[in-house]
Amino acid sequence: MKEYLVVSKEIKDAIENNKPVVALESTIISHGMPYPKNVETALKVEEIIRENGAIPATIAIINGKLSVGISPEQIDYLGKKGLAVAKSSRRDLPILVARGEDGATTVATTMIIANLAGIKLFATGGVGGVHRGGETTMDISADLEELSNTNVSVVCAGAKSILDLGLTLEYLETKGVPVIGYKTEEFPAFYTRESGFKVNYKMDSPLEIAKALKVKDELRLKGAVLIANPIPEEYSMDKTEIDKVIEDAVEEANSLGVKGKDITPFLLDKIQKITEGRSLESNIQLVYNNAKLGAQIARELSSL
Ligand code: PSU
Ligand code: MN
Repeated sequence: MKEYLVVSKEIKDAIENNKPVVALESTIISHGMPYPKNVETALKVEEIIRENGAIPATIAIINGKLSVGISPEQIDYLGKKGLAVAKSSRRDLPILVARGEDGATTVATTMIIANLAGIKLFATGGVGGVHRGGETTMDISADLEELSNTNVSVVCAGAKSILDLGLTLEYLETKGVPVIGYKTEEFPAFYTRESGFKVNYKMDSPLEIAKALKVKDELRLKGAVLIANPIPEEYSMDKTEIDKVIEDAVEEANSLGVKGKDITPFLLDKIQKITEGRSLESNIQLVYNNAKLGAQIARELSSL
């Protein structure tokens, strides 16, 4: 294992001393936002985590090494390289490592690597899920399987309605992944605070969430808790508008026959273009909001 995993000194130290650490993914940098906003956002997210008393660990595969706590220079490198970096989910991990290549880690892969390093919490924007039409295409993100298997809990702003949110929640229920709403009963839909679907439990403080994570750990129940943190009201988008944008983007993807791992980045890019960057601003703000909550939960967790 040692030959594959590279953990920064700061993170190693933090884990040994039970200090709060929050993992961060890198696909959101290379495939989720355009350069240079992606790099600015990634660095600001790290800053927010520090301001809230935790240590950020951005994760990526660099030259075939599973790297935990990459440097600002490496973040810039991944951000500039953008779509030319391999988006790597679980299935891609062994190949990229064997070949000594770079990889941007999705939620699934970031969870796997965070777990190897001993990190328990991870903050991001949105998770993958069951795509619309997933009942026939079988396009179900490997993120969902990972959430059911790997003991790294994830703070997100729900999931974009590029997915079928109802099927995504059913899948999580089948797999035994608790979905917690932070100060809400509603499962948020990324750009909007409401989706029409409910979370399993509403919790009103980082401590309450940390306690549930601790019990799950102590009972050795494998898998994650999904913590859904709605976008702050002032940055949320108009539901009718964003629904229409997503509808058009999904239609275009279908007509072009976009498939597999390309579909999520394709849709993210389309949505940003159609809204002329307004959705990008919302996206950035909700990630900041999740970084803050992630740091608060990590702090509570390390004090329990
Ligand atoms: N959803 C978003 N933004 C993202 C992603 C999903 O709103 O950046 C990225 C994450 O890295 C997630 C991945 O893990 O896409 C899911 O891809 P797929 O559906 O191919 O599993
Ligand atoms: Mn997929």
